[in-house]
Amino acid sequence: MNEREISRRAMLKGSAALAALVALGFPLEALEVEAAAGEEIVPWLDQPPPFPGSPDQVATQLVWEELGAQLTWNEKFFTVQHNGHWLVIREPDWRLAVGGLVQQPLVFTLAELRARPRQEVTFTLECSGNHGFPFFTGGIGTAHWAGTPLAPLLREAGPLPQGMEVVFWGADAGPAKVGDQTVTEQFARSMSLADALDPNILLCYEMNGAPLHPAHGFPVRLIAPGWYGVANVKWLTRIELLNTRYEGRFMGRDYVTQRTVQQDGQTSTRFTSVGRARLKSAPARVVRGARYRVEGVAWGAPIGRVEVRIDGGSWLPASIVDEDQGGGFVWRRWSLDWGQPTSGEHTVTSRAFDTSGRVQPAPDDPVIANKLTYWESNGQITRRVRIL
Ligand SMILES: Nc1nc2c(c(=O)[nH]1)N[C@H]1C(S)=C(S)[C@@H](COP(=O)(O)O)O[C@H]1N2
Ligand SMILES: [Mo]
Repeated sequence: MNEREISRRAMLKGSAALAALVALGFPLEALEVEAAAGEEIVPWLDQPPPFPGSPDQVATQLVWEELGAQLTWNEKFFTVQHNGHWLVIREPDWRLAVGGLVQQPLVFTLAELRARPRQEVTFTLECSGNHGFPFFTGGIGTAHWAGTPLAPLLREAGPLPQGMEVVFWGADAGPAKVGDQTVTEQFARSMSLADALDPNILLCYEMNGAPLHPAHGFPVRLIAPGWYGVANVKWLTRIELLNTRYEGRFMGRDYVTQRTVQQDGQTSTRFTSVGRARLKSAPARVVRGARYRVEGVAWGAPIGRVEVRIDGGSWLPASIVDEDQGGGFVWRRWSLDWGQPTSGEHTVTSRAFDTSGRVQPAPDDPVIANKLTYWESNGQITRRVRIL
């Protein structure tokens, strides 16, 4: 391995290695991952620090400089499992039950679900904690998901008139604090029946053409396009209709966003459960060819346009690379011609606009500035880069 190769490999391993290399005066220009012939990727200076938590809980994160195609490789797709290591479920041991306030409780094997009508969707799944911490900036990926739609199956079960809330139970459980007590709580998320009947929601058994890996929820997970990651329950075993809101850990105690709000001249605190995705964009990488360009992605809503700002200057229009697939479920790559930047350090900031003209919030926008928790960090992102 030559020096350039060593530095490239070390950089991909994280910031401790990177910081050491910078201190040694290594050139940072050579990151040749997935670049086209004659092009090189210039890594960001602000690499995330190593993930301090358990690698069982967050096993993989997206490396932004590796963003090439619109779809993320399954092996590179981030994983989050709050109850420790992912579950390994054997197909013969698994059933999906639909019960609670329904006329006709149902039970399915994987083969029975696969025999039902097939539906596919491309969807960018983002953890709502992504960019909430310096060490968690790769909690996002895009896949082509396949399964059977949920709504017809719910209709077959026949929700009773009182059945207003649909709870999706995962097979995983772990310790949860309730007041002074620690209880064992099974992973669950819920939606109103109206939301659960969205025709885009899938009981998903395939990711980018392969059966789900255990880390991503084998045999079946929920795929709820347009919702944050936490709504996409893995290792799904039971769907239950209730006559009341469900207030489990991941609805009512965790994945809760806290904001200060001004109301009638009073300052108060508002708590909201994390739900639908929010408008967001990020610079992904700087590419050096004959000229330099900045590449990135925008997601979380139907995207109207994207703008990029260098060194806090004026906003420049980026061109959107990927076609609009409708629905706003998939990130769209964008690109900005940066010409021949001067050597030295620069900052790169992006902001997305949705099709109705709303803009991704700036850091001083009250929706970000008055947010006290790390969830739903969809503010504008600035990266730092050194041009040689
Ligand atoms: N059963 C179960 N489902 C789960 C989780 C979990 O811990 N248990 N984590 C959720 C969270 S917080 C996220 S961000 C996504 C991550 O999906 P992935 O691991 O396939 O990327 O799964 C969601 N589904
Ligand atoms: Mo998450």
